[in-house]
Amino acid sequence: MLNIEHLEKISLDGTWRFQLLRSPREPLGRKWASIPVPSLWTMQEESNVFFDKPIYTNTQMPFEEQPPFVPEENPHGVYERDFDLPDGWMGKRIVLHLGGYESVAVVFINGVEVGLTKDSRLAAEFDVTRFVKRGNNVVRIDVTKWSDATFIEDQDQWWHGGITRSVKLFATNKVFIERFYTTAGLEKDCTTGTLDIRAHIASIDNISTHNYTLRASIEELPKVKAANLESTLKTFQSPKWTERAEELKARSDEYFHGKFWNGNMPADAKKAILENEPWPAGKIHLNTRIPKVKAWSAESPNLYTLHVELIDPDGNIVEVSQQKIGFRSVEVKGQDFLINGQPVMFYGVNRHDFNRYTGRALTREDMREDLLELKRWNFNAVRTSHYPNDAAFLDLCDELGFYVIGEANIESHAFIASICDDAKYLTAFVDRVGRMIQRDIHHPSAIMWSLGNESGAGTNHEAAAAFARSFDPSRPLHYEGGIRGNWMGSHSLTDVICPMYPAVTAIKEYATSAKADRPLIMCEYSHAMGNSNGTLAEYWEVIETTRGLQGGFIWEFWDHGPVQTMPDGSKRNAYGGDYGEKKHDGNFCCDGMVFPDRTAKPAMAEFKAIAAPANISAVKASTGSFKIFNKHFFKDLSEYEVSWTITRDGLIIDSGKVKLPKVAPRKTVAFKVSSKHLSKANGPGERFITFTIINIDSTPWAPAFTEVGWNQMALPSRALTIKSAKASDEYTNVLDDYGQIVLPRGVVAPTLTLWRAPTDNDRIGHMATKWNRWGLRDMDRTDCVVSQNRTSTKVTNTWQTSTGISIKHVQVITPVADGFRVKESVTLPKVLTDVARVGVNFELDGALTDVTWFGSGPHESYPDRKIARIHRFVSSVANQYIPYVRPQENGGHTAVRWFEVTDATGHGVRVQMGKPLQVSVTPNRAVDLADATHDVEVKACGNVVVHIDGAHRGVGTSSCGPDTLPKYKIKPGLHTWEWTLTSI
Ligand code: IPT
Repeated sequence: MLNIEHLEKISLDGTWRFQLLRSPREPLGRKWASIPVPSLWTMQEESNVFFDKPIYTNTQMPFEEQPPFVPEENPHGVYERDFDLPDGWMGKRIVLHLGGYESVAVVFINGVEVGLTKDSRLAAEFDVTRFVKRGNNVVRIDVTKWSDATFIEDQDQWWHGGITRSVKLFATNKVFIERFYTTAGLEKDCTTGTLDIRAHIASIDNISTHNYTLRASIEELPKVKAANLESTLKTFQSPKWTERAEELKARSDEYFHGKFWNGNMPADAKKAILENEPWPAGKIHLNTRIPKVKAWSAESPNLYTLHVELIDPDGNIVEVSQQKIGFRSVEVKGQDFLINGQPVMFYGVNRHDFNRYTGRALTREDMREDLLELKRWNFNAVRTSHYPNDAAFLDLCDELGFYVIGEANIESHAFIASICDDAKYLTAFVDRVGRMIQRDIHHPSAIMWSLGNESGAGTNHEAAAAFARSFDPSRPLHYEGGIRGNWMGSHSLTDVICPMYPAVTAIKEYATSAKADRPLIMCEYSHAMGNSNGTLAEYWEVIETTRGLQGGFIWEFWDHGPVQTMPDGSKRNAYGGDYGEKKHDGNFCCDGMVFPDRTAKPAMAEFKAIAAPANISAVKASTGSFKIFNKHFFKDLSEYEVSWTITRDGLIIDSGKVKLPKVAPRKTVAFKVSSKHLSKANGPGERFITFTIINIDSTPWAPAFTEVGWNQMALPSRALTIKSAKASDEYTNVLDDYGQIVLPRGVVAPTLTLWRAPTDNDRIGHMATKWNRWGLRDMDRTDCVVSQNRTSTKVTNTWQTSTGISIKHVQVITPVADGFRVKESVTLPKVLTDVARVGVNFELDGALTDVTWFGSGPHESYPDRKIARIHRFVSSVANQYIPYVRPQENGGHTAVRWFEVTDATGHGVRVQMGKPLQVSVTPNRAVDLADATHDVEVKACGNVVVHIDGAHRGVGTSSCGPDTLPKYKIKPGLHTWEWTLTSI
């Protein structure tokens, strides 16, 4: 659509008079409050005038009524303000633009009703020319929360009320550009651009558009032939009966008799027919080819500026506008989704509009910050789940480089099987899809249109799809509802197979089956609720190696936890139920890759590594022979620099820079590293070579020299040794009278633990239900037999779960210098088919405030989400806590070789593992995490809580999606591990 930013306009944002009524039927009171526009009345925490609060539901409707009926009690906001009409606007066409509102709005000017609008996420524009007067005017907007439209806005998100986007007035000439649709394409050679402009010049007051000219030009390409980008409107006049008319009739007879059945109509025939027939007044179609353009892609978002002018018959420019365009092609060909001819990968995320203070009312800066954050973690694609975002969002995606699935504002989840076939909603479906496309058609970032989310598949979708295909044949369609339950189905509704939450095996099976006929791009996968995103690496291993799989969109970007002020003034991240809602879906809204304050969850690091622009691997590490694969599709790696370090026992012993040759897109090139530390181990300790790929120049999202990717490879090493004990060693007997190990600086002795504070996945996926049934949370040691031989002490423990399941646990303790070694063996009975962990848990003195570990880090990792560098890391124990909105297991590290927990003087304990193990050293007990409902309730227990796990279950994604893979589950039977504790 035409960009209105360049028109004469005034903003109506700011403070409005406001009343919140309990129903549209309630009479207006005499007292007005005030409210900022845009803002949501449900997010005005400071005011007690606004009784209506946020409600969070997922699929269920927040009330019981059936469509299209809504509750009698229906919050109704009346907004009013004055404005002065600028001098000089009289005699012009004046339009009121209402950017977004929830869910239905009625506009009045000077007490007269102008019109009504639904479709909360696309602007409504009202021609108010007839309603305004010179000088002071009053505008009133009534916004009602629930309407028939609510049933197709049943997205999984907070229900709010208010005006979410800007309100403005703009003025145009009485003859004006009413519609303006640009499609910029790219021919096969990838350098010839195509530009197609469809416009409509309209007028009010019955003014003729005759001889008005529309002229377009591209600022950066002044040589593009003006003739092709300019057209003047002529008024049709019926031909008079002349000899020429007879000739014209002959040509049109040829046309009617089917002479041009094959479509090959000669130009003169076409001209003759046009002379005979009326054409739509005001319609303009411009079309041209432009050589040597720089293609747009998310990797290289090259944009051009299209200027548009409307010129009156006297040659005066009466309207100007401009928009950014980018030349690129999108095509689905068999199993390939091609952008500029390349089967690009979608490193995507689903993004809702969210701000923890303002709900869904966002500034351009908010949106820009979201996108910059996504860039920092190597995302290149966004699905605007589940509605069109503010127009500025796509401008930013064009500029920064993101592939966008633009999704229509349709979700009828609670009535998934009925509304899609209910003709009462037919026009709403077509309108919502159609208006989105009309607004966003010029954006190069928009690469697919989505018919909405989770609304079944019905006639209303078919109608919307037909409109979309006819109106914009340049883009494929996306609709998950089309293929739900049958990936062979609904070719009319979707050009891609876009399932939600499929298993890794299923996507591979589809893509490699002979029946696959479309590319598969997961519209949602890897549900990021709490401590989640297990098996992301397995998805990508399959995606990268299977033709026809092109990535997907993680669910989702944000944890939607608005900041809520408690009666005592403290704050918390709220979720469903926290505002007193009776019907709600708990913390299911907190399922993003970033916390409510937009800081990244640990899972982001996993994703960033997967989506890195290049991948380095060893040809033969010990001889310094490596190779690098450029994962880009359009550009080489010249904007990056690669350097390396060699570490021993987590400390750097050598480093250097790689002289990188030119690496063309999708190509692998070998390179060499030279260091005397590569081949033979000089001293004990494990050695690794780690490459880091950094950005040479600064980008809008990161300063120069920011790491964008890394790879690590093991080098030949010699093991660290632990000195054996002398006879005098004080640790020869470490057991107390109860047969429990007495730890130096210990507070709670090591106990067997099979349980963790359930993650959201554990809870919603019902693993936690099993753990409760098995009684794993509370276990008692019911028996303990101690036996001693010359070198070691053996403790045979019997543990009993709270529901009576017995577990045998043997500890063999051997002294070493300054400490002791414990060999653990646990036999899980057959009934325990899926426990959280098999490990020991103990507590140390809280004065040991710091932890150093040699293992994966620095971020939290779990067995099925463990892409992390093996290095030596230092942290405070306090910082090991990860504040998941609903507290749960956190702070784990995979592959820990040793760790030290020390006090301010550097003294404490060191624990060395027999083989790398899952370890956590945190300030919190699992039971306290499990019993808390919000992160702010979690208080450090005062001790240092240590877990050393012989086995730890993967985290999976089963809060919505597949559980972890069998290889990350813990099987019954014997589990053994070993740890050695020394005092330091
Ligand atoms: C699916 C929805 O599309 C999304 O809005 C959100 O609810 C997500 O999953 C889960 O957080 S719905 C699910 C029932 C597949």
